[in-house]
Amino acid sequence: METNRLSDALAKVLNDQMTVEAHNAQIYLAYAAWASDKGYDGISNFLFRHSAEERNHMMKILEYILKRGAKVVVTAIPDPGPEPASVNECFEKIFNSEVENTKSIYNIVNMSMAEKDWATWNFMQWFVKEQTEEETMALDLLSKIKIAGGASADTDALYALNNDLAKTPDDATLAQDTSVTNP
Ligand code: OFO
Repeated sequence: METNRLSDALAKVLNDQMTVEAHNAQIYLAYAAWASDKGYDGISNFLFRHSAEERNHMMKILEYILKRGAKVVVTAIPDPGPEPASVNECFEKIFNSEVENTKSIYNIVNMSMAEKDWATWNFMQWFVKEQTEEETMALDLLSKIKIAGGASADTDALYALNNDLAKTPDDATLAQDTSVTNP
């Protein structure tokens, strides 16, 4: 008896999306380690916590694929790429990776709509909303670094920015506490 409720095409893009989320988790992780090494502990802590959020997104998709009776395929995660050269570049790269992720999510929404797979379409709405928040977060980071002087931000401005980010609320939930309803 067939119990798989996902088309092959949607199972494929959802599995691919797991890798995209894992890749973003690696990017935040690598940049967090870079920031820590440079002495920006507030920025580093913020990025470490965001890395955990990205991993939670991957887990949320994994649970959904399993719940719909399809196969999960865990693949290699692409390299996060070179370290940023500055805090300014770090935040620009983060913004770009969030925009790329939004495109990938919109593609799944489009596909689920074309297939009339309303369960997947409904599931993906959480990610549409999340990406709006994440793009806002990334834009906010870019505004902060711009006010601090952009690519030529001086030590005092970066120190203030570092302290500011150290105070941001903790959004990440521990991976073991996440579920489809509590991502
Ligand atoms: Fe998974 O939200 Fe950012 O990328």
